[in-house]
Amino acid sequence: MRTTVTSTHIDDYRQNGFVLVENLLDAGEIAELSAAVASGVEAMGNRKIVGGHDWKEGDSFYDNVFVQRINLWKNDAVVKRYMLGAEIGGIASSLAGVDLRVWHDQTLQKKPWANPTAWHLDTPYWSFDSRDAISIWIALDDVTLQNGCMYYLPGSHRLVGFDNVDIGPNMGDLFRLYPQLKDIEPIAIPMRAGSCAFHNGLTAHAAGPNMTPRWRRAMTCAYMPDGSTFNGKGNILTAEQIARLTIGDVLVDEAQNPLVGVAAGVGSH
Ligand SMILES: O=C(O)CCC(=O)C(=O)O
Ligand SMILES: [Fe+2]
Repeated sequence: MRTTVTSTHIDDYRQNGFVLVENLLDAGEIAELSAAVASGVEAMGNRKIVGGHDWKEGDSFYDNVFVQRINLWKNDAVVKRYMLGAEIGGIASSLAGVDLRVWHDQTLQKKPWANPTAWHLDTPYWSFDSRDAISIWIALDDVTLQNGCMYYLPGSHRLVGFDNVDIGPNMGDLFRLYPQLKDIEPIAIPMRAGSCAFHNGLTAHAAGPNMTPRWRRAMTCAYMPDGSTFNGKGNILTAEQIARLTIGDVLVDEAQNPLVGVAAGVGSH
């Protein structure tokens, strides 16, 4: 498993709000993580999240964008070792320039012929406001322009706030909210299985439809800067967790948000 990135990766990430990091996992690691994700998904049936909620997959437009299963790390030691381990944690912290805790993992798997993923931001969904949150998106299959690769708007993370749109049937709803983004040329990021991209939680991103008869599977994880505070949004928190929180409380529940990476020696921004 790759454990470091170059200063060019770091500069690109900070400039553009995303970066492709190739060859994160070797063939054996892709097989191991894919098998763990598959068994986690299998065990959940149509439940979308491990622990607390009764969110179920239905047949809405959104449910045909991707099969979404959240917090697999809580049920699976292999998923936990990859997504919360020192390797990815260290790379993510180097890129973000801050210490990081896990917010949630999720596998996002476009079925054959799945809908596109509309342009959106991530951080505004979450229970904290930060300009430094970061996600990893790991390809478990080769990802192409045909099967739904990710697209990013370079520099958009500096041009938006914490308002968002749903991932609905209109690809361009985000541009009504942030017209300042509408002339930015998107960058498509096809990648081989085992490669990954990181994006800032405020970077506008989308994915195409799956125009193939095969699955496009990704494993992703969102990381929250250490010291982030509760903003009143429930997101994945359970009613019991929300009841224990007041707006402004630091989110430091070690069972929910363990520390995964320390940005030692890296200039913060
Ligand atoms: O995999 C996709 O289609 C979308 C991924 C995404 O929005 C994310 O990882 O934040
Ligand atoms: Fe997203």
